[in-house]
Amino acid sequence: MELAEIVKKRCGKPMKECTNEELYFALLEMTKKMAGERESTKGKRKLYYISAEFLIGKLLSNNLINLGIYDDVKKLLEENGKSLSEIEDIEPEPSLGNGGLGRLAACFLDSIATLGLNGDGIGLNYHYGLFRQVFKNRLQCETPNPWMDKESWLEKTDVVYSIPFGGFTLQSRMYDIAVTGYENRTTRLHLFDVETVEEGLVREGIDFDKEDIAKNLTLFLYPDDSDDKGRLLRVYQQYFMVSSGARLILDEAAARGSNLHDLYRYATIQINDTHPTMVIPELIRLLMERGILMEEAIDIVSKTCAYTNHTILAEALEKWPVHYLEKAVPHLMPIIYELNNRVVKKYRDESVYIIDSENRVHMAHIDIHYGYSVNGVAYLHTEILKNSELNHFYRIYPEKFNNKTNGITFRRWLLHCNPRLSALIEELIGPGFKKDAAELEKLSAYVNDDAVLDRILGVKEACKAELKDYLKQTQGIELNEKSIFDIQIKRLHEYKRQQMNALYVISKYFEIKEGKKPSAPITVLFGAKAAPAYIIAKDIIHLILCLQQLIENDPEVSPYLKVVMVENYNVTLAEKLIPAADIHEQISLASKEASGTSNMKFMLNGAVALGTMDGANVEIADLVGEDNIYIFGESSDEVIRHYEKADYVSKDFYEADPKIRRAVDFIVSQEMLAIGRKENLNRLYNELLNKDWFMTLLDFKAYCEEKERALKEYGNRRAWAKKMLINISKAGFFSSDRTIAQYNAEVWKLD
Ligand code: 26Q
Repeated sequence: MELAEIVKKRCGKPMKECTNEELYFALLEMTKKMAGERESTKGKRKLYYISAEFLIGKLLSNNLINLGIYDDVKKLLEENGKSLSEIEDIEPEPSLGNGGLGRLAACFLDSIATLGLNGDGIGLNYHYGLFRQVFKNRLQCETPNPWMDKESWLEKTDVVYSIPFGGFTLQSRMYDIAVTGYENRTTRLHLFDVETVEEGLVREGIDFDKEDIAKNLTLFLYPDDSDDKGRLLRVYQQYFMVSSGARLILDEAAARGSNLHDLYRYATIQINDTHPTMVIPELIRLLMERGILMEEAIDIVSKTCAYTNHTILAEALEKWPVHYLEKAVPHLMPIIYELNNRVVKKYRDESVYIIDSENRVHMAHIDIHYGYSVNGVAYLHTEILKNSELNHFYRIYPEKFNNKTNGITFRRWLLHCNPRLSALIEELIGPGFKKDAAELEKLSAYVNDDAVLDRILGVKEACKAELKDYLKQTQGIELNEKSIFDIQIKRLHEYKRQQMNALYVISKYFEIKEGKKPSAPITVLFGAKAAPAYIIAKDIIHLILCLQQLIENDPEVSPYLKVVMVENYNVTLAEKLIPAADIHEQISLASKEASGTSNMKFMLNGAVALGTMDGANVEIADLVGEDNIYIFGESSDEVIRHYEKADYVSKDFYEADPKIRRAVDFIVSQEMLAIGRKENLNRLYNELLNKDWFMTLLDFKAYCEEKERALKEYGNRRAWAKKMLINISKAGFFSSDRTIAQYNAEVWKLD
């Protein structure tokens, strides 16, 4: 243990006398050094996971766990009167992602390192991560979210490139973050940055001057694509990332012996959604610059790139107007035109063209025509891609399509966030599950062991008490740890239907007012950020915060029902919330949630899902069986039919069902208007009544019934504990180690 030495050198005093901050920086230095010692390159072929987002979260504890020194460090600190968890609080969270897609990329890096695969991540070094959410007058406000201290996980490298744009050139520099594998090697996350970024450009909130690209390129992670200037800046960001990445990939391949004609034998590139798609034309362009003819360059790149799709929401599929690209990256347009011409010559179906009749470039179409693999992120999602959304492409290239059901790293989402549960599992089945998650199945031997079931309940109780303390300390929120914790945490989006959960709260409020008290008190917890320009999503936050206050101030209701929306939901909060959940809400409109990954995290931590047959819920239901999950609502086939026939009319449901009408009307009731803003509540009310694009009212009745069933069954504690145990025992499939092993076996084929 070198910690004592580093402390002495940095601080010139013994550990006992150091502040938590001094110890944090000493631990940072030690961890970076140890991670660096485990680096090794091996094999000829290398994977590059390229993504606009890596939502890595805090790294200290995870790195200590992966380096195998967590317990020793914790003990040493304790001996010196220090607490590792208090030191952890000092670490800023790098929120370099919006949600699921970014967190998935971070879990994948952990698994790539843990499996010892030859692979690195490529992304952007945003100076401010996803905005910090602050509630003012029950409305979301956004403020900048800095994470880079004078010392951080970033290591400056000597790798610099000149990146050409229309009319100017920018210097890019590579910064690295070491990614430790669990008791294995270290790989790297390469984050590119411009040297000329000016943090002083930030104005009010997260507003900033969007014109001066040299000064703002990596200033912010993009939360959405609300305005035109912002969208154009996103094109600049994407090109900067892929051009820097492509140059690195070519340089590294050449250094390992590639003559570039055989690039695909030295490199494979996984494109995380369409955000890095320009890597395809850029690589073609760079190969041509290095003397390779276009025909061959296209062929080489097509054997190198693979694409992952994360959504079927049409509005989320990137389509850039040709004039954006002409302005930002004019040198790429001849390549894109040529790629399109080849498609136009070959196929008559215009829906597979790269450039459409409105002169927009469909990024996904580039990936599908000029990549060697296309995958969805859960079984159902891939089936929907093949059979409906991308059916025209599937008919052309059936062999390219494959499924890779998402996964999560058990190091962060079990060992780190729930040490009590992890220790209990280890006591019962030994430590093998840490490396081979499938071993969790061994827990099924204990399904009828009352002593074990009681201990599982004990762990949950302790986690709930811990969450109570944490929220009290950090947000001043009071929880009743004896109540049922029902948790919904995810980005705020209409298709995820937080509004349905809120309508349930309203119905429950009425019931309690009318004297129908629930058998156990219920706490409904939400955590969600809304994109700053997503008006209705922000209205839903407002609704929830108003309900929170209304119920809090009502002594008839508050002993039985509590609503809490935590402020600034992020990875750090997820790590506290997930272990404490009894029930988790996965209530998206069937067919719309590609996979979901929090569902897997909750399951692993012994919570039971209440959800629709959507995304990975389908696979969870299949594994745990119908007694151990609460499923409701119309199927994805039925929902897709509603869209095809355009036959869903929310008002019909509102008019036909008095319970629905009462709940929806309450949004604009006197009680609510006394607390909330008329404009926001009215808008939401009208939206639900006249649009309801994601069919909240369609499933509301079935949702309420199934939720009641779950709450009732919670009362039978042993039977509930059995459900918890079965969920944990079946969670092994959702280890990202399994996902990454499948990517490697079926797509990347690293040697
Ligand atoms: C696009 C254009 C302009 C600005 C922003 C964006 C943008 C940014 C982020 C579009 C999409 C995202 C993120 C998408 C995402 O997180 N998708 C989720 O991916 C998870 C991992 O596969 C799935 O589990 C979720 O179901 C899916 O919603």
